Amino acid sequence: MNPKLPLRWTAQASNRERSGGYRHFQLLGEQGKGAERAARLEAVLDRTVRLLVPLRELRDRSLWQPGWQSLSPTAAMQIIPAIDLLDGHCVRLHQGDYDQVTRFSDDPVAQALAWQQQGAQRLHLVDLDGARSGQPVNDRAVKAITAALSIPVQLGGGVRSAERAEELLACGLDRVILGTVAIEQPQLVRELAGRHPGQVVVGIDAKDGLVATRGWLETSAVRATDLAQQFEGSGVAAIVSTDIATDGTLAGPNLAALRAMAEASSIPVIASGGVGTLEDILALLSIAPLGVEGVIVGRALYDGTVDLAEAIAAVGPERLQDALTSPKGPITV
Ligand code: AMZ
Repeated sequence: MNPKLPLRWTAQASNRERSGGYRHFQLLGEQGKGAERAARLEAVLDRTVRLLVPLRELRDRSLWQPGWQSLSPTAAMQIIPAIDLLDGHCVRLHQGDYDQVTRFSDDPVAQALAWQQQGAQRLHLVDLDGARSGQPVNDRAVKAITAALSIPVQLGGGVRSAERAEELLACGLDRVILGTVAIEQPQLVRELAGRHPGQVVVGIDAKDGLVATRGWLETSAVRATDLAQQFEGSGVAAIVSTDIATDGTLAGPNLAALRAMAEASSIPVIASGGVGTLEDILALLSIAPLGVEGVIVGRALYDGTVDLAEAIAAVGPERLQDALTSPKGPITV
């Protein structure tokens, strides 16, 4: 191997097509002779990407530079669009108030397909009638959406028994979200999570830090963070942490409450409530290292204040984050 050829290379954004963004490569070896000499490179984080790069091209600094900056894990966040169902329609409530309804679409399947087409990796469904009454009300829409989509779908609202949860999972739902039951029968949630690892999510909806239930019509004396702690080690896939005061307001998420929730247990947290702009989503990245792995976005997508594809590009796993400094000095290969 040519001792002068650096062992590590970074492909820059201008070579995105080929490298899939800022990517770090390791030199595997060299091939060819004279003008045909080329380096064999392998992507460090994604070993399926292998390239043969002519040495003359490696000298082009607009595309490649030797060495790389730190390879700290990328802080990324899954953007999960929400469809709240009320009487078969897609709606949003203001602060969960059933008297403050905005109806956005009468075709939930078309809406769900639109989010999927824009790049969503997961869909969040809420049966608002179910959350209020404890009975499944929007199952037709829920089942039609689940059948139509290829991405995983999760549902909360009115899932109050093991039978109901398992019926939904059997219908193809990827995850069920339990709110009221989590506080009233925590043992049931633990049992379900044990039987269906990775498929049971606890929905913790809080008003001033205290857990609310039954469509948020009732508030308990239990602290949201205490409830989260109860499910430590139970196999619960995630906690959806909703701040009722900000939900549907576009006023920005309650970062302090989310931070407290993320620190309360080692269960991954999905932030819900208040996202109004892309900046709000970017702000959440600051607590991603604490275990906030996703964010549910509702009204902002319908209102158009957040563009789903843009948000996914900004904070999703493919986001471009390693800014490169210009290489200094000659590159000799
Ligand atoms: O907006 C509301 N009033 C509301 C809402 N979005 N009430 C409940 N929910 C959601 C919770 C959770 O995902 O965020 O319903 C689920 C909890 O339902 P249940 O039936 O288990 O408490």
